[in-house]
Amino acid sequence: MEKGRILLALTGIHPRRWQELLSAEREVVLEPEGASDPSITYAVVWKQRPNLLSSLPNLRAIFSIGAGVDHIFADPTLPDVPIVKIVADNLTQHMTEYVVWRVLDHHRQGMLYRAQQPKKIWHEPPQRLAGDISVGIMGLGNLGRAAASALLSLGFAVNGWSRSDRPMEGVSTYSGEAGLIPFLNATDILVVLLPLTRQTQGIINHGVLKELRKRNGLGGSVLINAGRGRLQKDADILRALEDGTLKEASLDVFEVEPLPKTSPLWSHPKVFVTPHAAATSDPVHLVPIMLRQMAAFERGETLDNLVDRDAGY
Ligand code: NDP
Ligand code: OXD
Repeated sequence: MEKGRILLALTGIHPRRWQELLSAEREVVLEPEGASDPSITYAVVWKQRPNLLSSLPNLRAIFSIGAGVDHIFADPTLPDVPIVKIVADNLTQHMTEYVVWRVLDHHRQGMLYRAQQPKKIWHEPPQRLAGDISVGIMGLGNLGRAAASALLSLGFAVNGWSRSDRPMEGVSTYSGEAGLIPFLNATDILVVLLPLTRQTQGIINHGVLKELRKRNGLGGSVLINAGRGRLQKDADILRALEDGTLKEASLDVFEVEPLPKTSPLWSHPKVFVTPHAAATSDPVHLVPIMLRQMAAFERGETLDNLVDRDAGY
């Protein structure tokens, strides 16, 4: 197979560095040029314009620059070619750092100390060991499993929930609809690392949060969402914080991004906000993986990390 040309179609992300690095090995056409171009065989995308990909008559594969692919499925005329999602040590490491950072901050009462400091309050709350706290990871995939390993090494009890059975040493695993309530009932700190699909949209709602374990050394349940914003209902999180269902939350993702300036989440004393920054896609680390995959595909090898279209991730 000939060396394929790439269409680079990124929305909300500056394409320059991606273009430079991809161009080291292949010809790159930058959207809005390239629509309908028969010489293009690969598309590298983030939130591509709807109907763009179906205009490419010889498209062979689509590469997401993120681990999530919901942005690709937003296109109503997606052509039937393989979709590759990103799996990279660098991205996984960033996400693991984010999860460990947020879990430890809640566990070690970071919010309380930050509230006490401006008031010069010298008060030490009771301290619990990590082993007394159970962290439940929703989405035990590439990112969830890495975060689980790091949390286990710190001594936390770890639960995991996935669509299919995913045994993992040291982790209490649950799966499917039947496993959801038992998983939540055994979880103090809920970490959400699910993809956004038809099945998972809105899954983090008041009813689900109510099922989290209440009697724990933390003084209440905690939510950490770094998956996707539309997994959660922002209003339900606020309600859960107000009525005591939740003690605190760390949110990296929101129903609407950027989080509107009018959102009460910005100034809520029990919410820690980051701007969808848990694990940023770095072209220096990700482009070589894409180029390797394209070369292997042209040698007749199968692509890795393919998206299951029916499952939506
Ligand atoms: P994977 O595809 O490797 O893992 C997804 C996990 O979710 C799997 O365990 C899967 O189950 C589980 N899952 C999917 N659907 C369901 C369901 N209906 N019920 C129960 N479990 C389900 O994805 P990654 O770990 O690589 O990434 C996860 C998500 O993290 C991405 O989709 C993206 O949205 C988000 N992300 C956010 C970033 C940020 O900066 N905030 C950065 C990178 C990613 P099974 O194992 O059975 O397939
Ligand atoms: C991703 C993201 O999906 O950055 O990789 O959100």
